[in-house]
Amino acid sequence: MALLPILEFPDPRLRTKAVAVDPAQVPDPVFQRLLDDMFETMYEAPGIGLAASQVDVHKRFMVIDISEDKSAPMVFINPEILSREGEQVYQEGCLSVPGIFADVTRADSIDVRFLDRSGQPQRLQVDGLLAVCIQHEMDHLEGKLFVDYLSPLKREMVRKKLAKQRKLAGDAA
Ligand code: GNR
Ligand code: NI
Repeated sequence: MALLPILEFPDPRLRTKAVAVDPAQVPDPVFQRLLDDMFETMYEAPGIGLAASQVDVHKRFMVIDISEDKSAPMVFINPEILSREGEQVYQEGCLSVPGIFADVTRADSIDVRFLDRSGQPQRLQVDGLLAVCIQHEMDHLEGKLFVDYLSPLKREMVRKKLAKQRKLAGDAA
């Protein structure tokens, strides 16, 4: 297994719109290893979700585990939201926008269809944090970040804060 580098805002590669995964490719050991590497990267960060876009793979899938003990790994391939209900506000963070947190309003409950890591079609009705996380990851696949929901002024403040943090850290990359 391997840790993968996570792209950070405002890297333009995060704006790439991901393309569908070929279902025939799901059993491929190379794809399965990428899923394992994404879980390892997400757990190490630590985070509760990671979209392929964040590791510079512009295909429509993500890994999620909202449990506190790494006990509920979930893979969503070619996810589609079939319906949305209600609204919830959650204070979101993002591994691609480190150290920044802001309230985002999203659907409270969603009906989502996807392929799991064995390529089997699944359909789930979810709410709460899992619904937030799926919507956050699906935004990544569209090239969208949670800071896009902020005003342009606040987004510019975020960009400057990250640039300053990187400068203080002596940005190796
Ligand atoms: O680790 C993460 N936590 C989080 C908290 C609130 C709302 C969304 C998230 S997803 C984030 C990991 C990440 O950046 N996924 O793209
Ligand atoms: Ni994110």
